[in-house]
Amino acid sequence: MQTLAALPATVARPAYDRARITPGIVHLGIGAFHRAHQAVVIDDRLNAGETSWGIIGASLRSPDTRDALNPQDGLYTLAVRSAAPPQYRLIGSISDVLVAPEDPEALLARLADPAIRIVSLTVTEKGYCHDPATGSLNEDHPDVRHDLTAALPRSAPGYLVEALARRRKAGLKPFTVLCCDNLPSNGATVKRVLTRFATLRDPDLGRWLADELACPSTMVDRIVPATTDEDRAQVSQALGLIDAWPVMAEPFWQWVVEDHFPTGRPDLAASGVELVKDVAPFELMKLRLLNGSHSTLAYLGYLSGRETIADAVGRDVLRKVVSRLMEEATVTLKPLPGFDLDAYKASLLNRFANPALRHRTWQIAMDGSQKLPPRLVAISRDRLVRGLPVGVAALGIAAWMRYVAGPDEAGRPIDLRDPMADRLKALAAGAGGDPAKLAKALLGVEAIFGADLPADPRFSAEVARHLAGLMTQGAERTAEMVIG
Ligand code: CS2
Repeated sequence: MQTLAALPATVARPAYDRARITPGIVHLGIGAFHRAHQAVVIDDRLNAGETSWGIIGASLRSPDTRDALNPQDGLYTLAVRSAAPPQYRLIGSISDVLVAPEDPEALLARLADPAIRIVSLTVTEKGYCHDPATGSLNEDHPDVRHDLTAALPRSAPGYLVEALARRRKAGLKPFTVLCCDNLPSNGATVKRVLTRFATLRDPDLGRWLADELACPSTMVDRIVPATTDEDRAQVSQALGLIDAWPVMAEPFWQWVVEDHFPTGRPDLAASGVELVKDVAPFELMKLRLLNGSHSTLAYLGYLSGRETIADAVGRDVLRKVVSRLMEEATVTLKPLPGFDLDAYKASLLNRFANPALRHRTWQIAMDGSQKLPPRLVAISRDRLVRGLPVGVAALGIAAWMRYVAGPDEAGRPIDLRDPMADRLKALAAGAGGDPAKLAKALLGVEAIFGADLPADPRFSAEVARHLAGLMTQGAERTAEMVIG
């Protein structure tokens, strides 16, 4: 972004002097979601004069974001897309992006800097090296084993614990760890993972974290599809400037945060963040209604040739499936007095139908082993505990199995992206195309389904029945039969 003077007047931009901003936040996992969500709220706070909360971004893997953003001084465009004309805004809250594997010490030095009071994360579900079924650290995870013995870490928990150890040694307070990923009880889960990791390194450090570390829970929500080359070209044309990596988002956003920041925080509420005592009711609602529907649409939609969520939810039968899922999930939620749940559900269907977003089913289908437990397996478990039939959550789970085994209904191979891909593919291959065997093999993955559910025929028989339908009749026909 060579010069901002030439920008159309309609493009909003930072009103603050970026040179006066000092960093107070390090964000791990500087992908599109963070840049369209938390970084926008922080940009608002900087506009309001809270100059000590700038963001240093860090990638734990690839240099791509740094290579795109640093040459444009960290500035990038947020493009808000809906049926209305797009709106553009330049975001200035990120001053620098570090690439951890290139220089782990540089990131650790930042994390240990007393000016840093919050470390936020969007490293996706798999980035926490935990067991999705139990929420505990996976001590056999290759990155965990590496980080417990090597001089320099490579995982998110490894960086955080090493930096916290350095802070403790320097007599500093811990930073607050703000998890912004779709994990159940994300604050408590991250605290459990970090404390266990620290204890394995040094029991005193583990005790210090248990006593001192604040990990407030959060619910984050905004639909942010991956940026495509077409998006880049479109934004650059609208701006009259090249932006190497703009981010695309829907108009809606929500951020609910447990108000527990012993070392301070920006005035998030002034920018529309909901600060609450207990995030759990919001989180369950969002993970099960929004994300549960998303995954169900992704698998059923992908199999039947729908490229985007809008295409999938545009199919009458698939929209009915997710409406049913939302109804069935409702009894498993925690009460939110005064909250209009029916309006929320209706708004989700509208958000999914956003014609301008082009959120690919394949993108949402990724990492199913991590996403299924809080989204669909949890709904199933909670319904069965209440003595209710498992319902259409079992159809979503069966669609995931059919997706794992591939190919799609047009016979095209499926590019399965999942940290457990090798194991899942081997299990699918071993079933030799037999739905009952496939269901049994995949239900045996305890990290996803636990030990209880596969042993319960009300669940396992239903999943196997739907899987047989999907393999013989296809997604839409099976969905029609289920919906009745
Ligand atoms: C999606 C989420 O990719 C996915 O799994 O379900 O990224 C979803 O778009 C966000 O959670 C919306 O807040």
